[in-house]
Amino acid sequence: MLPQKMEDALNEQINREISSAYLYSSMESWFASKSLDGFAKWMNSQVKEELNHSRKIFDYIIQRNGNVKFFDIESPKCEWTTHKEIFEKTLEHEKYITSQISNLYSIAKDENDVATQVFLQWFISEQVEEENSVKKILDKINLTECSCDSIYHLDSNL
Ligand code: OFO
Repeated sequence: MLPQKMEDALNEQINREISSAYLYSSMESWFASKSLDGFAKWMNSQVKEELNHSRKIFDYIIQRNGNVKFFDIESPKCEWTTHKEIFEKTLEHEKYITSQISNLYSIAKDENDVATQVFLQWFISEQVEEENSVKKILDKINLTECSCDSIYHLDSNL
């Protein structure tokens, strides 16, 4: 059985993962509306990953005989001005998610919930990978300083 404090915190994380999918859907739609199909496709794969993350937690709570709860999903920002702004926001958001995963891990330790500590290790590694892949794209954007050529080049690479 999951400790109640752990179950509550994991349920909040399900909401954050679905909110991440919502935010990245907003970004995807901005890119798609500008015919930047490579960026849109990249964002769409993030949307699917976030929904997969939420599902992993959903399944885990059920497996531990817990109760899944659902909360309101906040509207994401929908107005974007540049691809650079979007990737800065994505990196900031992923850092926030990393900090929340660390909080979950601390709760699992405090509650002596070893199974959840093991479960969260996948998410800890995943956050390292996610932050790194976003940072790499942002580095390329910063290097090329938003020239039209570089945007199209990066778009076709994505
Ligand atoms: Fe679920 O990792 Fe991004 O937010």
